[in-house]
Amino acid sequence: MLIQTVDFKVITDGRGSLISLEGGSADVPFDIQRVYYIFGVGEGVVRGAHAHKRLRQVVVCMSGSCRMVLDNGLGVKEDIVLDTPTRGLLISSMTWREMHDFSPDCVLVVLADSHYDESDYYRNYEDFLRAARGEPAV
Ligand code: T46
Repeated sequence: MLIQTVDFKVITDGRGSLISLEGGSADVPFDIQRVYYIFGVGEGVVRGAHAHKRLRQVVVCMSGSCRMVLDNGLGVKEDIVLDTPTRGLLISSMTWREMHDFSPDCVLVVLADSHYDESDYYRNYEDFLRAARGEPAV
């Protein structure tokens, strides 16, 4: 199962709603070392198209919507529409991800377990497939 989601506890009162996310919890099962967000994505643009060697992340769509496609490099490919701030998508390491169909108002917030490290990326799909199969890099 590549798609792993968590429905967050929503604290609602007469003033609106609040969600609190803490690292090392069922919502975010790691210490949060980095937060970044993606917004202002144009129509038809595809983002992602990479995998991480070690990084784990939780992605939350704060506004609008987009479709996340996950691929384990071993023949399993699943997708999910992210369209609510009440749900998080946990993306494990060694998972190829692509983001499609961004609405103009889409804002994605990403909680990550490590600082940014370009050497943690597979940006070439063939390299990722080889690694996923346990084959040596060429
Ligand atoms: C992921 C998806 C959901 C940084 O300098 N620091 C950062 O923390 C990040 C994430 C990126 N960058 C630089 C690297 C590139 O020069 O920002 C530029 C755009 O990054 P990238 O093309 O990797 O962005 P996306 O939207 O394709 O992917 C990002 C994350 O990189 C990735 O880990 O899972 O969002």
